[in-house]
Formats: sequence, structure tokens, C-alpha cells
Amino acid sequence: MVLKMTDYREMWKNLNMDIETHDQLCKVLPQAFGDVYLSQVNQPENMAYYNTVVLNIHGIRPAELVEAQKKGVKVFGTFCVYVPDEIVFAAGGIATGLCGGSQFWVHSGEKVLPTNTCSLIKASVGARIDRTCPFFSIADIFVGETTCDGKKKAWEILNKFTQVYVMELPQQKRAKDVTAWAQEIREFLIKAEEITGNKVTVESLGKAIKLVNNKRRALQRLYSFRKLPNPPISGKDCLLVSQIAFYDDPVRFTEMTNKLCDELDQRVRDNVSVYASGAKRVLFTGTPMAIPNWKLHHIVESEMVAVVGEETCTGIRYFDNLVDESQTTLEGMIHALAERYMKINCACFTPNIARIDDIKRYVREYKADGVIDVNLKFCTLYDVEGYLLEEALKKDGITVLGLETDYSDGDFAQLRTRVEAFLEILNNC
Ligand code: BJ8
Repeated sequence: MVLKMTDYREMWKNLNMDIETHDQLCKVLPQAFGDVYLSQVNQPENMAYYNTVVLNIHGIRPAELVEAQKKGVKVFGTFCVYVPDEIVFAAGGIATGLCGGSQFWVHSGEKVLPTNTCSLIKASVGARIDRTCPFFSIADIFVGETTCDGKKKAWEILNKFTQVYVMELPQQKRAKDVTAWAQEIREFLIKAEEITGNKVTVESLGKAIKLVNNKRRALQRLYSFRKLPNPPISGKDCLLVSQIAFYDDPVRFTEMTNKLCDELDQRVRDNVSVYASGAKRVLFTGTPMAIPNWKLHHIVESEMVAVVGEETCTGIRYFDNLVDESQTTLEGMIHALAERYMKINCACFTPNIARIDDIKRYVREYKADGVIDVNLKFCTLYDVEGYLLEEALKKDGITVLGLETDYSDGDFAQLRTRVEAFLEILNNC
């Protein structure tokens, strides 16, 4: 049931949010979403669910979280795909992604962070300190991780507002690093038990592993349509589904995504595609694109080119591997979790050859004609790794464009010019 706007305002007030400033933020989203999404022709009917969810992003799901809290459920806010949601659900809590994606919050973040910090960190901190995001206000605890320097130090600031629990992520992938990560997961499990007051059991963890795997399976199914010669859904729509996966109820999300995929199956049988036959295909790689980051997809797809995948944490990296479901002990499950999560190839690892191998594989699987490697300004990790990535892709004859951007729209025209020049090259290949 969709609550009326006034009900949400009551909730926002109760959450001690800055209502006036938040009103300004609420005004921006419908316009931006309408321009990028609702202007699409031939959008699958089942995208209506995701359109509603995102247009009510600060209403529907936050209201559900508040209701759950009234029943004693604890909400864990997370910032990275290495944090195992399975542990939170197994302890009877709810995990929700918190990465800030709006330029609106960047200026708030700059009040306490250096300007030359990436927009994701500035927006995440800004959303909390200026009290303009219900998810940040609702969370009982934040779970951070030691992926990059900016995040590591930002936790210390966020900790002044909400308790931050930090997981130490190893940055190499030797056997001893997987063991160390298993130990971090073990300690996180104890913390989750302490916060929720519930014991994690073999049954509850086994159930949570299946729950999150099912979400991954649904996303894998969705992305399989993008591998087809004539995809029945746009890259923009798939990006939106991936972005919503971070905070929606996992059971409902899985059900709705499979329902969308059923419709796409029918579209394939009926030879319906959202692109003209033979449209060029682009794979994005690099830093995550949190809501409402649709700028680059919009630029590329406005040129009648298909975005067929995102090698990002708001894309394939989020769901690429499943956790082994055959384990029958808590220890076995913790190790299975550690192994699965350590297969994610974030640029915070060194060396990180496996990420380059992944990208080459995605280029083949998604039949991409070219790669656009996107770096969020001031993210040193992905920026530096871009050099070796570009070199390796070019060596394999893959056309690649490196782009740097932030959350603002100030570079829109410049990005479009660069993308157009890149597509010109693809067209002549
Ligand atoms: S696994 S990509 S979600 S760390 S863009 S804050 S790295 S300076 S978001 Fe990330 Fe986990 Fe890696 Fe994925 Fe730092 Fe870079 Fe900013 Fe970043």
C-alpha cells in the first residue's frame, strides 16, 4: 500500500529530519527521474513497480523499516558489497544499502570533508549530518569497511552520529586473507547477535544464504537478457533494478524481478527489443552508480546505443557469484561466505588481475563493442587501476574510453561530446 505524502512527513518529523531542506531534495527527484526514465518508449510493464519504488524512495521502504523497528527488528545500514547481508538477516535484522548518490548531499558532506573526496563519501556523510535521508536516520547501526582511505576516515565522523561497526577487509587474495575475512565475518556475526539480541543458528544462516542467493539469481536472470543480440530491456532499466536491490525487501524484490523476467521471456518470444537491430553495445566498468546516478546511461542510450552491462558494484559485481548452499555447520557457512565475498574484485585489492579477466569475460558474454571505464572523481583506486585496465583491453583489441565524472550535471555536455566521439569510433570499427 502506498502511504500518502502527509504520512511520510509525519514519519520524517518523528525521525528528526530537517523537513525544509528535505523538501528541496524531494522536488528534484521526480523531474530527474521523469526526464531519464518515464520518457522511455516501450518500457516493460513490470518496470512500474521499480518506478513507484524509486519515486517514493524516502517513503515506502523507510515506512516499512520503521514498522519493523516497532516490532523490535534492528536495521543495519551498509556501504559496500563486501558486507555480508546474510549475517544480518540470519540474526533477524534488516540490511539496507546506504551509499549516497545525490549531488544534493555533496555540499553537506563538504562541510566536514576535504573537497577532494569522492562524491559517494561526501554524499553519504552529508545525508547523515544534515538529516535529509530517512534511511540514515532509521539505521540502528552503520557497518563500514576498510576499502579505501576516504571511507575509513569518514567512519570516524559518522560515528559521532550513529554507531559505526567497521569490518577490516584484507587487500590481497591469498589463502590467509580468506581466512582473515572469515574471522571478520565471525566477529560481525557476534556483533549482529549483540545488536539484535538474537542467536544466529545453522537454520537461520542457511535460510539467509538462500534468501540473498535468490536475489542474486534473479539479478543474474535479468542480466542474461542483456547478453541477447536484441535485448528486450534497456540498460537504464536494468541499472535501476540493480540500484533498488540494495534497499528493497529481498523477498519482494526477488519476486518482482522474476516477474519482470517472465515478461522479458515473452518479449523475446515475440521478438520485442528496445533497441534497433544491430545497435552498438557498450559495457560500463568502474566505480558504483548509486541512485540517482543515471547520467552516463542516459547519455549513451540517447544515442540509440545499448548499455549491455555494468562491471560495477551497482551491477555485475553485486551478484556475480553465489554462496555455496551445501554447508551444514555454522563454520562451514562462514567459510562459504568468506570465499564468495572474496571473489568480488574491487580496485582496493592488489594485485587485481582477476578484475581485468572478469571484464574481458563480460565483454565476450555481453557481446560489447566497446568499454567505457568510469571513475568517480577523486577515487584514486579505480583511477590508478584504469591505466592497466585500458592497456590490457587495448591489447585484446577492445576499444575503451576512460571517463571521469562526479554527481553534478555540470559536465553533461562535455561527457556527451566525448561519448559521441567514442561511438563514432565504434561505428567505424
Ligand atoms: S567493493 S567499489 S562498494 S569499496 S568510489 S568510496 S572506493 S573513493 S565505493 Fe566501493 Fe565496496 Fe569497492 Fe564496491 Fe572509495 Fe572509490 Fe569513493 Fe568507492
